[in-house]
Order: sequence, then C-alpha cells, then structure tokens
Amino acid sequence: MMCAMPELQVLDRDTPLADLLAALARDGGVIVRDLLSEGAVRAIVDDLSAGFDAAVPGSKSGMELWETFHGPNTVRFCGLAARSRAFVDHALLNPVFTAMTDAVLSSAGADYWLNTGQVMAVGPGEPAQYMHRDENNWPEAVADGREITLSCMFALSDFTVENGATVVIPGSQRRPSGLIRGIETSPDEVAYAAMPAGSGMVYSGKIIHGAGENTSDGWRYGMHVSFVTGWLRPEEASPLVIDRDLAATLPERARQLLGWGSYHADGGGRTWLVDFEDAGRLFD
Ligand SMILES: O=C(O)CCC(=O)C(=O)O
Repeated sequence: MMCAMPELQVLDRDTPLADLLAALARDGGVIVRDLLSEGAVRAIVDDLSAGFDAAVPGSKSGMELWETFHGPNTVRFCGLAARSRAFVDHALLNPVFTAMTDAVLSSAGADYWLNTGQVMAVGPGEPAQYMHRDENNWPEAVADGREITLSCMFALSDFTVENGATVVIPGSQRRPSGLIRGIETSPDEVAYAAMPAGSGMVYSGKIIHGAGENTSDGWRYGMHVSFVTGWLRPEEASPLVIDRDLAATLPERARQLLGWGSYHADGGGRTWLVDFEDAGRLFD
C-alpha cells in the first residue's frame, strides 16, 4: 500500500490569526499564500538584483561545517534592510508574519528582534542541505515547549519539489530538544514547501528542515527572515550594517527590530541601552 506524503497546510493571508497559529502548532510550519503582493516581490527582487549579481555561490567561512551547510552552489547574502526599503516595508514589517511572531515569541520574552534577513538562492544541481533546527543556534537557551525563534521562508520565485523547495518533517517540533545535524529521512515523513512566488512558509525554530535538492536547471530564489527573543544575540549584527542615518529614515518598529532600540524585560531588567537610556532615544 502506498503511503500519502505529508503536506503542510496552505492558508490565505487573511485567515484568522488563531487558525494560522493552530496550523503552525500542529505541523511546525504553515504556508501562507500571498504574504507578499506581486508588486512587493518585484520591488524586493529589483532592490536585491545587484546583490544577486555580485554574490558568489558558497561560503567564504573556510570552515567545513559551514561550507557544507551553506551549500557550494547556493548564494546567500544579508544586510537586506540596507539594500531594500521594500524588504523593510513588506517583509520585516509583514503584518501576518509579525502578528504570528508576537503570539509565538511572547512566552520567551518581552519583545524580539531580527535574527537575520537572508537571501537563500539555491542553484541548479545543489544537493539537499543537511536537516537541522534553527533554534540550535542558541543551544544554551533551548527548552522543551518554549519557542525562542520563528522563521519565514518567503518565495521570491516559485518553489517546487524539483528546484529545492524547503523540506520539513511536520510534527518534528514536538520531538525532544537537542542538536540535529543531518538525519536520514524517509519519503513518507517529509513535506515540501512547494509554493508560488509571494507565498511564505512560517516555521518553528524546533522543526527539522533543510533546503531541498535542486534537480532542475533553474535557480530557486528564497528569502529567509527570522526573529529571535530580545534577550538573545541574533545571528546577523544588523545595527553594524544599518547605520544611524539609514535607521533614522525607517519606521520606529523597523528600527527596534534592527537593533536600534533597547530590551525591557518583564520584571524590570533593561539591556542594550545607550548611556542608561533606550537606544530609540537617539532618534528623538
Ligand atoms: O533554503 C532553504 O530552503 C532552507 C535553508 C535553511 O534552513 C537554512 O539555511 O537555515
């Protein structure tokens, strides 16, 4: 008897928040249709095209593990808020993704900030990335039942099973915490984030996933955006890239998410201050 392949739920962007969160809680990931309008995708791609042209596939880290993780024929680059105002307006401040993040990360801390905004363009012939969990970036903070990070993979071009759509193991967010670095998977346990450009897969920091193999002759253009609770250090040092003059042109919430604001823990702790004041005061 043939087993049906698992599938992620695909919901519209105007689905009630409670239903989006229920799908996320059940499967560990949910595809949201039209998270970005056609115009937003076009504006982001236009703004990032110089980055695509300049970027060389593969990792420059010189570290074998990272080079394998990044993929030899995958183009990645960050600093998206410095390259694209459309990224800020439509992805960083995306109303659906941020509403989901508000709900999911509220049990980890009083606020969150950008972990990374990253182009992930998978080239023809690229093998599948090893399966992993995003929360393993912060091993000391991982705890069963607590989400510390939430991610969205925005499709900037159509994602298909053939061109490397992200592979996930639905339900794996409920497996015991611990480091996952490459595990065997069977076809009857994985789902693919196959989706048209403009859609996005919102996924838990605990779900086991990785970029799929690209067996096509085209590129798969993805843009990963993730948030992390405000008391943890993000992967990307955003305020070292988005300078104060540029930050001054952005909406206040975008500035806060990019590290130009301070963290006020429930209970009174205050961190990331400037001379005892909230970093946001720099813009008064
Ligand atoms: O490119 C993808 O589909 C997923 C990549 C990923 O999970 C990562 O690099 O952390």
